[in-house]
Amino acid sequence: MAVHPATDTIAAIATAPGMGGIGIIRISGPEALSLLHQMFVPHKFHPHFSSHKLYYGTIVALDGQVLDEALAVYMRGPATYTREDVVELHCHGSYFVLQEILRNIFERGARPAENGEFTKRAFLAGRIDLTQAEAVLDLLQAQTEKSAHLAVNQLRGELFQKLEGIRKEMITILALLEVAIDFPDDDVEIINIAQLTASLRSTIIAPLERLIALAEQGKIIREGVKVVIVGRPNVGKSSLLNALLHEERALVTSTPGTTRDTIEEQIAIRGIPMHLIDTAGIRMHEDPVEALGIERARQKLREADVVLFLVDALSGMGTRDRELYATLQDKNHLIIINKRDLVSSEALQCLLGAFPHEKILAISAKQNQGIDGLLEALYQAVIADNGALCEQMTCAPNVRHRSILAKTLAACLRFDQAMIGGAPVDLLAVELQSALDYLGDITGLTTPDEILDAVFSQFCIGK
Ligand SMILES: Nc1nc2c(ncn2[C@@H]2O[C@H](COP(=O)(O)OP(=O)(O)OP(=O)(O)O)[C@@H](O)[C@H]2O)c(=O)[nH]1
Ligand SMILES: [Mg+2]
Repeated sequence: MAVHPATDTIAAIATAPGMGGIGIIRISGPEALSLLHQMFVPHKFHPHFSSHKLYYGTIVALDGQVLDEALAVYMRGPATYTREDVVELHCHGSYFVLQEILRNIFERGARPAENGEFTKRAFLAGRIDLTQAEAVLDLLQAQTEKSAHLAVNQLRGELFQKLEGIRKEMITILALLEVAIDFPDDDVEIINIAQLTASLRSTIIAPLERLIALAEQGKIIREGVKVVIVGRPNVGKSSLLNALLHEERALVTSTPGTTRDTIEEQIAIRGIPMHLIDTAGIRMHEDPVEALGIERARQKLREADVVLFLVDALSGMGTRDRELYATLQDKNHLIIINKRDLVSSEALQCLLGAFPHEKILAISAKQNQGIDGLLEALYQAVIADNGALCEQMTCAPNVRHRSILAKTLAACLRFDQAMIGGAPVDLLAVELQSALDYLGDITGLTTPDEILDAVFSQFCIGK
């Protein structure tokens, strides 16, 4: 990636909107230091600002009005986030004051930063690759400890290193092919197809496949899964939601049709965010409001990643339960027999026996029985490999990476087939080169501008 030193200076509020103890304004670019001199008066006189040192003083507007008391730090490039000169003003957290100071900075010649522009500058300056830039966003949006951990690893270059490892292997093979193209009549056999395919499979194809598998799990870790609780009215859906949340979140009554709207809450099971959705009990209805609720429940059911299908142990499987159950067959689902406290163990065994090939559990939402088992079953339902992949994973390619990894893998498989089929060396080189180009799109080595824009536009301003 070519380095384009920015000619303009950008500024933005870097802290979240709203009231906070402090609010930080970030300035980056060639005029950062000059702006600091113009608008910041240190409490004690300093002829110049030393780099990476905090100064206490006042921020003054063009007309001399004092806007705030603040701490200021000047960080000389390239030892900065953007590799440019950076200034940070640590002001009082009033959004109004911050806006006022920012306006003053713009009046003095800086321009508003675009979304993610500080990080984009870090990327364009070559300080981080594109996967590290994306990790910044992941870290800001991380919902659980696990996803934060993966984001930090990615920020530290974990994914980049893995991709670099694969890229180097590709280059080694490509170099061999180039030699074979340049010296077609050489007596010495430059390419040993058997050796080459073996090395391609172990050092390129297998790691690519693993990264794709990690991406599948990574999506689950980052974004979580939608877990929708469905069943007839009164089977105990809201009671289950409450038991999972350890709080009386949803109304529970003995009257069927209590829940009208959907209720959404989030928990995490071993670091996986689970978006729990309690729904209206599905039945034939007269009431138009209930009908809307039931339609909404069906909609959520269609969107679900996992369905918890609740059955009342006492009344067992009726016609309505069977109808609903029939719609779940192509969905990842668990069957939950609730209110097991109300039936004998024989009756319970009989009900459980009606679903011989299903994942089925018996619980009592009201008495909090079997909830830990349900959490474990839910975890197993969404996680591959009994969680081994998830627990060992140190990085997780995102959706963008995944689609490029799939193209890279496809090109490598074509290359593999072409080698086995005895294709001419120059054709082999073309296939491998295309795999190499794809890989470059992930790290940003060869990424077109519009993709970069798409990545950075997801950031907030100030990052
Ligand atoms: N004995 C017993 N009663 C339960 C259990 N779970 C729920 N109930 C009772 O069953 C009734 C209905 O519970 P809810 O949680 O409101 O049921 P629901 O499926 O959300 O009902 P709708 O919102 O009307 O569809 C309430 O009286 C609960 O106290 C359980 O495990 N054991
Ligand atoms: Mg309910």
